[in-house]
Amino acid sequence: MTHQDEAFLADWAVHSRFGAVPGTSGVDRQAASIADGEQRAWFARLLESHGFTVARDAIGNQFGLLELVPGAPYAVTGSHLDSQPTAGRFDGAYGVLASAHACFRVAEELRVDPTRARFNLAIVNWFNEEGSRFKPSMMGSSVFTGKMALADALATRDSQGVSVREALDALGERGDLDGLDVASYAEIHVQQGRSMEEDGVTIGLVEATWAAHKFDFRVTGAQAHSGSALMADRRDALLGAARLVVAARELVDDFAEGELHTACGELNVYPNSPVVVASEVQLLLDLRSPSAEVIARAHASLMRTIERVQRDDRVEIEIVSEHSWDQNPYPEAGVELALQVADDLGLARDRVMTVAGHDSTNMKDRVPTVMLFVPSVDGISHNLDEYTRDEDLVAGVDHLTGVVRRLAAG
Ligand code: HGY
Ligand code: MN
Ligand code: MN
Ligand code: MN
Repeated sequence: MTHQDEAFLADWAVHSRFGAVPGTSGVDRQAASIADGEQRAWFARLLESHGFTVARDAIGNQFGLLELVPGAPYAVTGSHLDSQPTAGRFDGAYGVLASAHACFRVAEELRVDPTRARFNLAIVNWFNEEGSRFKPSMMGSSVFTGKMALADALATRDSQGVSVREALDALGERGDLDGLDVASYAEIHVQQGRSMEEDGVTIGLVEATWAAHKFDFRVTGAQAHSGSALMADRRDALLGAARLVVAARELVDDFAEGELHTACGELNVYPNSPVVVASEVQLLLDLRSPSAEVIARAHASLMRTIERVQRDDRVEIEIVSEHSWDQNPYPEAGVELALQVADDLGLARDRVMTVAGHDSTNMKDRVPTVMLFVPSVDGISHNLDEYTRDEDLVAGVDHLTGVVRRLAAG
């Protein structure tokens, strides 16, 4: 364990306390929450203590910038500090802390020998990758890459009616950085699956992403007394929503193992009273597949189910919004570069696909991108018990340092 590794683990231990859920090893530090504001302030001080200038853009993406070559583009590395409501402390945050330490190490080398610097260095904490409080996910990097309009993102409201603009302004986290000239992007993240742990792989070389299709449904019926209203008269929105939830799970069985993952993670019932037949339900459904064709077939099957439920339960089902990304590769040049760094370091590595979306899902469509994984114990994620061993965290920082060195320096 080098002093650099110890320095990383020390910062990692401090950061893990932000938004900590008492009695667990997990966190709740959702986008633009108080805990998010606290961790952002700490992170800004950490960046400044290593000579990086802190800036934020109009959607609250937080950057640490180090100019080494005036006027040159930036080699960017980062991930997201925001979390799911009750989640692990590793998802996103590990990548941000690893990026900071990888850049601190490369910056030290380039300050000693500035002639080696080809690009400037940037560390990024993307705003609202998780899309739990404010939908959709990957919001900050979607705005940065032009996939989502800034005005739409700022106008998005949470379940209490608070907008992204209001929440960011309450923290003073909207800034005036007007874009960044990006030469490359590198991200490291916990795998959130268990194949790397099972196969003894330390560094995952992400070569492609699964496709994802997320629906925000509104099911509308009619409020009624749950006792006295005749069954034949009822238009039960929660019953209609429940049939959709079950149908989405049964869809999986129409495909081969590992071809389709579905879940409904959020259900908001109105008026949500035990003696009232629900008149309105918001239902958020998530489909994932390694095949675009499977997603298309699942989408069509769901539309048929909607027709049937509307007819049988006499409810209306409308798609309020959809958010999706295609199954497609990550740049092969990035995989090759990461593979060479892993071999130079003697780290067990393998090519993997990512099932989860990341900010690199957006960035890979705009700039040369490298996406890396470290193992997750038992593949647990979006769960308070999410865990990655220190030796894997440290190996990941060492590897990312090698990647940043190759991307930023000659
Ligand atoms: O949807 C996703 O996979 C990401 O974690 N937000
Ligand atoms: Mn993540
Ligand atoms: Mn996540
Ligand atoms: Mn994610």
